[in-house]
Amino acid sequence: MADRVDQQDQTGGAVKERVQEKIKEPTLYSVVLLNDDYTPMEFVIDVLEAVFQKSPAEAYRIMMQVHVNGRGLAGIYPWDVAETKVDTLISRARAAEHPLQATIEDA
Ligand code: TYC
Repeated sequence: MADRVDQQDQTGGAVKERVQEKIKEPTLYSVVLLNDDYTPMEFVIDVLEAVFQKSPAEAYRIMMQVHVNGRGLAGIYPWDVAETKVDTLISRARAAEHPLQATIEDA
């Protein structure tokens, strides 16, 4: 029993420290929607709900922000998630023949 206590005293602190050092948050990126004169407002709202999981009220707010100010934040994600969401957005827009565009920026 005395041996076990000694071993714990020698290694316990080092093990705990190593576990904490492994925690690393992913770098985050902003997906920003850009305004244009042709994409229907309803299409932008639909995409914000379907691809960015926004509520109808939030999707309307973001769409109007883009419409009035030229750009608006759709969401903040790790790189791979941001890229996939933009790919999906662009695919849907092109399939419907709308010129909707989005950019990925440092958050
Ligand atoms: N400006 C567009 C219109 O008047 C609507 C629109 C909003 C387009 C947001 C793109 O990201 C956008 N139909």
